[in-house]
Amino acid sequence: MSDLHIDGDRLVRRINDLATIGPIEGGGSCRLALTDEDRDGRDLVVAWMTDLGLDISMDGIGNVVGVRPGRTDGPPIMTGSHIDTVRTGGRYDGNLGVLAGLEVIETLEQHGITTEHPFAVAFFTDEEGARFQPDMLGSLVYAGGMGLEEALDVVGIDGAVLGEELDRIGYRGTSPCPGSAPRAFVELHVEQGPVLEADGVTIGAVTGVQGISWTELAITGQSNHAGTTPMDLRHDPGYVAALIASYVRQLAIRMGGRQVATVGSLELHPNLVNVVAASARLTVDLRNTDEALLGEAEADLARFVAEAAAAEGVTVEERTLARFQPVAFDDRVVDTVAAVATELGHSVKRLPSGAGHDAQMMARLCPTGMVFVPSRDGISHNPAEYTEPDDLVAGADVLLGSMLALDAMDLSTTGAPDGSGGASTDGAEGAP
Ligand code: HGY
Ligand code: MN
Ligand code: MN
Repeated sequence: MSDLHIDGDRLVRRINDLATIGPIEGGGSCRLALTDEDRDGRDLVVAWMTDLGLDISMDGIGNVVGVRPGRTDGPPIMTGSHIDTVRTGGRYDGNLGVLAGLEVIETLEQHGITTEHPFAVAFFTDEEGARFQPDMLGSLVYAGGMGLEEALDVVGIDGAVLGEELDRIGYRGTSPCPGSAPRAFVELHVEQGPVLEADGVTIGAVTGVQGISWTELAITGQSNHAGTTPMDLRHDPGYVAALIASYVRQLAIRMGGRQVATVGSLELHPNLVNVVAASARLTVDLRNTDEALLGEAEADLARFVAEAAAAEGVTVEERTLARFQPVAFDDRVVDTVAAVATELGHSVKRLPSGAGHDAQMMARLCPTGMVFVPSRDGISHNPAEYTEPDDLVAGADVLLGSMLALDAMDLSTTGAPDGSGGASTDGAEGAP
């Protein structure tokens, strides 16, 4: 296996070709889920799947799966990720995993290798959750964690209805949701954080994904004149929103460990220099590898919001946009990734993922794991996102080797984490 390598130039070329769709300043991409740009990106990847002779299927939420047959029928060894982006996305987030999957297939074709089980590569709808929440929506439906009809009715931040957008771009398929469980699932992804680069390590054998809590807060107060309204008579949603944004930062620092907290979206209405706001809408993103600590953070924030709202005389409506428990990946897959990376001569480190991924949903269905490669300066969700070509190739080679190893493995044993969510996903830091 160690003399089987993907074609790095072809992988980088496809990454750059896909990045020409929805291009933004700085070399990144904007392909929000189910927009015209997402459709165009889908069309390009489906064309590449077709050129590879894959058996392509599309399900009711627009997930697309291409399958290459193996010696035997049955559940495939699957890889994949997403090709939708945030509004200020980089060219590697998600795209690398899908295009490396195509590389795995094309490399097997070129070397005339027939695998024992079918191999599949997928892209899932709306992984980012930037337009339609929650994130990982397509793979969540695929894994049976959200009903198809409920998902189709989701209204986006721009008022669009998910099912209508899916029809508009022509990507509502007929394959059933939930989808069929693969034999195993491995996703290649850029780390999107600073750990691998800081440690000088090429490959991450990902132990799991941290828990995610997204909440929308709609604050209503009393709009008034900025010049005539005495301070003690104000009911200012903008002030409470600012208090909350400041508090979540203090909360994360006070909790320490792996707790992170972000107010990424904040809108005032009418958003004018001389008007005390009538309303404010903000989102809070809380994450932790430990479910109990994530719950503590949520409860702490809820208490603060209630106190701040009462003191200012405003009302707050809370809406949960996403809530996923931490997920631990299957040790057999994590160990395989680490062993293949070592066999290929790459440095490797076990670590949990700070970002959400489709793999965390696929872990509900089958033995699942991920391969990380370093992100320069730990930057992502930013056009400056970058990974060295050698690292891209190393990650794709480890993906190829891991899928082949899993193809030959007896996965009938049980006892591994079922990926349905657990107390913690810290895993064995540092051990290869
Ligand atoms: O939000 C996330 O972690 C992922 O990028 N959807
Ligand atoms: Mn991603
Ligand atoms: Mn992302």
